[in-house]
Amino acid sequence: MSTNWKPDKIRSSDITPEAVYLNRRQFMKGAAVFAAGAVLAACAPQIAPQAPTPLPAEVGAMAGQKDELGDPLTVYAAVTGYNNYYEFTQSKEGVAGLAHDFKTRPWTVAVGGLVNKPHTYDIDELIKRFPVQERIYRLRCVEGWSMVIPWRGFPLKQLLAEVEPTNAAKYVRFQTILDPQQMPGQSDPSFPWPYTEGLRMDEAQNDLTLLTTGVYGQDLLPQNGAPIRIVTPWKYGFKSVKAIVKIDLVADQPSTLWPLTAPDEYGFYANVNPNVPHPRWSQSTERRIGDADRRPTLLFNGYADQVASMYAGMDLHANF
Ligand SMILES: Nc1nc2c(c(=O)[nH]1)N[C@H]1C(S)=C(S)[C@@H](COP(=O)(O)O)O[C@H]1N2
Ligand SMILES: [Mo]
Repeated sequence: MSTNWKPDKIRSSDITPEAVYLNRRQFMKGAAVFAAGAVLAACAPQIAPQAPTPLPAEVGAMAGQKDELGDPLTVYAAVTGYNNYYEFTQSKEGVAGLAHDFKTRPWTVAVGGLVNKPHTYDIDELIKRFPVQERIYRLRCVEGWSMVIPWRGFPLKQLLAEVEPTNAAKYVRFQTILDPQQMPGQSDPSFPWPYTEGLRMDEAQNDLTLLTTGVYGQDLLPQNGAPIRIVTPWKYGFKSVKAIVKIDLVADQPSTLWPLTAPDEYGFYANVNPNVPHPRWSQSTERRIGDADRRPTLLFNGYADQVASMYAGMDLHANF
């Protein structure tokens, strides 16, 4: 497996950061001071990458694996060195360094809301609770790049069954830890921290929806959302919320971070769809990290067989 991947092989022209909206929105409001701040943040010098460490043995053992479409795993250096995690920084290459010492113990995940058996799980109790599965999933960021990542975890539906949602529960809401001491990005008032996300009940119970505790055969690293995150591979990456401390079953569609921040640009469903452009760029193609050329984006990121029936009869343009 090639390990000579370098962040600078990603052309900046391929990447349209989710944050760029700040410039436009705030200029439009005439908030010149804020706008200048946003431009500065976007142009801030990038944090030097961490000194290279030897590859864990588990990583080498996965060399040569492919997803079900025949595409090889994205190299470990990219999976763990090129991340979106706005709680730390908007520089993708900077996340790993800033998150390196993020404390993931002690940690609890409180599961509650409209359930018969609310329970607060200690993370180590939760990780041992259900048999782990290895899943190779494509991750497609709304910005137009993608990776193939080997995750480890268990289907969210197993945890939901244990807490017994009531009939009133129609959605699941996820919340990232709020800890500005450890997460410098949470001091940026442009975002409604903590990061929240949500799924409709059937989406949450879909077999693809993985509560994820590992990557590349080892425990999750902080930059990938340790100690526990969601992965929904048919949706844009921003739905795959990291560092979860709270899961609530709720009656109404939750208001979540990206739609609250830029409602015209990011919707609740965020299903990968080449036919529904983002207001500022087409979604018809993407660049697989490590590839030179763009490739066509697949409806539901190639998982239509498992998920399309959930959206039968729904207007996917209106419900973007
Ligand atoms: N809490 C939190 N979760 C998050 C994000 C974030 O900024 N904060 N970024 C999202 C986005 S935009 C993407 S593309 C994926 C990236 O996951 P990865 O860094 O593990 O590849 O995480 C998602 N989960
Ligand atoms: Mo993303």
